[in-house]
Amino acid sequence: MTQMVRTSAILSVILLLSVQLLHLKMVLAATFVVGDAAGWTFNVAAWPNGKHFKAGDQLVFKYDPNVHNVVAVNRNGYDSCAILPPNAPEFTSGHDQIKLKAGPNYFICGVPGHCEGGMKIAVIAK
Ligand SMILES: [Cu+2]
Repeated sequence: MTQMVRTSAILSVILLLSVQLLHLKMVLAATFVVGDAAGWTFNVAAWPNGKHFKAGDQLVFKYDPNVHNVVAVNRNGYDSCAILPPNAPEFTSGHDQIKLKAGPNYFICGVPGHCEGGMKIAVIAK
């Protein structure tokens, strides 16, 4: 009986700690406005430089949806300014919040010529 009480006490502590860790992780997740005050626009490619991103952090893309969009491309798409893979997720709200996955995350503007104008970012999330 004592053993059972002890086991359930230990389980309660483990559960409590897990919940707190989860909470801590949520609190630690950061939100970044891409391009800062200028927003998602031309020549934004250097914006990630010197910043530290974690998996679960949110990027907020602010732009005029009549002019721009955001496409979550792969490495090839980023390098060649093409919608790759062809079914790459596209965002068009003008205020898109996108959660980073671990590893490289690539975004371009899908409007012809804009990615070539530096409207592209590569973000590595730890
Ligand atoms: Cu654009």
